[in-house]
Amino acid sequence: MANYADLAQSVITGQKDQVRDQVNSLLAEGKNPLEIVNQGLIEGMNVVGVRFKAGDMYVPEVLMSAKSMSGGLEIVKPLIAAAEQKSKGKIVLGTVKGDLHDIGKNLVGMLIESGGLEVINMGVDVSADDFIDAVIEHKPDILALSALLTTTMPAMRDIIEYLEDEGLRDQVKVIIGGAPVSREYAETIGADGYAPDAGSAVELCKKIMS
Ligand code: B1M
Repeated sequence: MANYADLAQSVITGQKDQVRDQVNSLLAEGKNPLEIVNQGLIEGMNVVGVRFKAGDMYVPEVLMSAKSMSGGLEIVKPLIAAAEQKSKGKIVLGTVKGDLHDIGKNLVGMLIESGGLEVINMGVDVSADDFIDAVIEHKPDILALSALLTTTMPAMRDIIEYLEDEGLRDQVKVIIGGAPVSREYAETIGADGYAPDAGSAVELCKKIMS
């Protein structure tokens, strides 16, 4: 029988197959998919973050953990997203240029989708040009930007300025998030909103759409 602590440990040690098996077995036991994400997968990735920072884990190991976590997320995604079907708004979401971190961004997208909004996920390392093109093409209600590095945060400001230069700023709300980002930073760069985590991002999008 799997439990959340074992699942977290499998993420930490980057055991992709084991993570999948444990997620499947927790689901078979009737555990809530969101609880599996929060108490198993994210708990494990939090430990990875602490060890990475302390120099006790290196990039290849962190990548294995990240892949394991993503494998687990893939299994629960349809279950969470099935909760609501009808779109209540359109979001273009991506990680900014120079930044390859996508786990948190994907989690945000997954929960926003489960909240009934359509998400166009542009992936990682997305240039300002590509974001602007997506705003023109998809006409989203919200542009959601993620950054995990202090060095890539300024790209968010650049995108907002670019929207202004192109006369598109009034057509779309911009929300930002990611570990180094703060509410103060959002206010400084003129974003319309900031969310510290995936759950808050859903609430923020729903508030904007109401
Ligand atoms: Co990177 N990395 N990393 N990394 N990595 C961090 C971010 C770091 C804090 C680690 C550390 O030193 N403690 C540090 C950044 C320091 C800084 O700038 N302040 C760091 C570094 C330095 C680097 C490299 C430069 C390392 C190197 O090469 N020397 C390099 C940069 C590569 C690049 O992007 N160009 C790098 C590489 C990598 C990997 C590729 C190995 C891997 C990413 C794999 C992947 O994403 N596919 C990786 C990982 C996994 C991490 C840590 C360990 C975990 C990130 C994660 O997935 N967390 C991370 C340490 C940490 O965060 N503790 C670290 C789990 C995820 C669920 O949380 O992403 O925070 P998070 O998302 C949350 C919230 O932030 C929020 O909601 C999410 C869910 O609640 N959120 C939003 C995120 N986006 C949002 C958008 C919103 C709203 C909320 O609205 C739009």
